[in-house]
Amino acid sequence: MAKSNESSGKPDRSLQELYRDDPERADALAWGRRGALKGSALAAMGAALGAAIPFAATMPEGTLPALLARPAAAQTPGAPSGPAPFRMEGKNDLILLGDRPLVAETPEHQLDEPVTSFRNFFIRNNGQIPEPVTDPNAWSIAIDGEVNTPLNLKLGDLRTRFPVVTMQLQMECGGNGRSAFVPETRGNQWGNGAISNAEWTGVRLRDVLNAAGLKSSAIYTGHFGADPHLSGATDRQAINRGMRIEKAMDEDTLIAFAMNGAPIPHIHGAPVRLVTPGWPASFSQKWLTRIWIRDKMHDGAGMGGTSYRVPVKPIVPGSNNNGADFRELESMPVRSILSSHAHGARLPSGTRSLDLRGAAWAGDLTARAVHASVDFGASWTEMQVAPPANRHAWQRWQGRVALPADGYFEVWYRATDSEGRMQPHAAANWNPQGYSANPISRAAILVG
Ligand SMILES: Nc1nc2c(c(=O)[nH]1)N[C@H]1C(S)=C(S)[C@@H](COP(=O)(O)O)O[C@H]1N2
Ligand SMILES: [Mo]
Repeated sequence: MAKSNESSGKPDRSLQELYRDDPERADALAWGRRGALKGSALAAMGAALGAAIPFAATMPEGTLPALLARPAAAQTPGAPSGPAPFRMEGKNDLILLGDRPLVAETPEHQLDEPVTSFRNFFIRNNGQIPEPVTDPNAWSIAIDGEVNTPLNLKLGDLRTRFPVVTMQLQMECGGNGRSAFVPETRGNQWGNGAISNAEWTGVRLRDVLNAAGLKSSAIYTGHFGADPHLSGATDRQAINRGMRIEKAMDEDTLIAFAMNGAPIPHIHGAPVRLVTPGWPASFSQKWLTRIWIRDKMHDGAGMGGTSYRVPVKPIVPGSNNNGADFRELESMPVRSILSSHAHGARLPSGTRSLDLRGAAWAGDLTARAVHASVDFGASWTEMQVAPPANRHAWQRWQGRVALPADGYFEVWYRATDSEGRMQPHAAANWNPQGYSANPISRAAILVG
């Protein structure tokens, strides 16, 4: 590499090319030269980004610019060099993460509605998609096991025997944010888009369990759905998880039959599904057929080992582990999304402020605060966070940040939960199946 223009401010061509081919290495080289980013190295980084970096002085060493770490097209399904699109009638384009089983993520900026519509609702399956039923009223759900009176309830029984409630509830895949883990873990490489906040109508699971009468031995549930196992084997469940009875008795845990005022769409579990807000969405069984009340921790598909479990004490990232010293992932950690601007958005020259919006949530807790930074975390602006529509609904946030000039910026956004825990700077508590990553997110914005 030419030494002569090291401090001239002219982009170092070879470094600029390296930023294109191997951004991690280019970045290490750029920083390695002086311990501070300046001169031609800074110019090379700017050239690779396509804009000057007004806040270069507060850019932390070793943090690859978000636009180089993750191409802008990553949020644009079907774009050249973007992810494969998933198209389904009535839905916006989603990001296809897998087709067997079918898994599709919502681009983060499409989650801009206070109540998530069918159009923008992510999809996660573990098995095959069952055949739609012709007569939803014939559908029945069994409640059995540790109960005094086993029940067999038809859809009509749910509506007539129990109070019907409607509420907004957040439903988030336990693996949401997984792609932030280093090294990469097994599982679908979700960004931040495996979250939804629809309005659900149904009956409280607790009312149904009370009608069946829980025995004192009842400590866990086990959930069954109608979706065939991926292999087609009829003696295996696609997914068969269960929860502690306390969560089943929470007033917000529903057996739902409507989403956003209409029957649940087939792909989201018609005609009835569990909605277990704040906990991994794998507890929200779709195409629900049976709830088995257990006298011990449930042991079906998706339980035990490293499934939906996280280390009690941090383990070496990338190491093998059988999950013996893990705990169940229950309430999800605090997280936020930015929905007003797509990562990589280009704004007109002269733009001197950003009106930011998004959502924040924290499992069974609430989000106490959201802060945003445009100077790589050197200073943070507090956003306004609305209260949740009801317990277990996400919270919308908004606020304005000022920009000093045209150039390359990153919006960093970070929520704090009601117990004071903040999203960490990097995905923490690495685990083999990649649950619970909730680092501060970074969206690149180019002005001019
Ligand atoms: N019957 C059944 N229910 C299921 C699943 C499944 O594969 N089968 N996947 C679970 C997981 S892991 C998630 S994240 C959510 C996704 O719900 P959605 O497809 O409606 O977004 O459904 C949960 N319920
Ligand atoms: Mo999930």
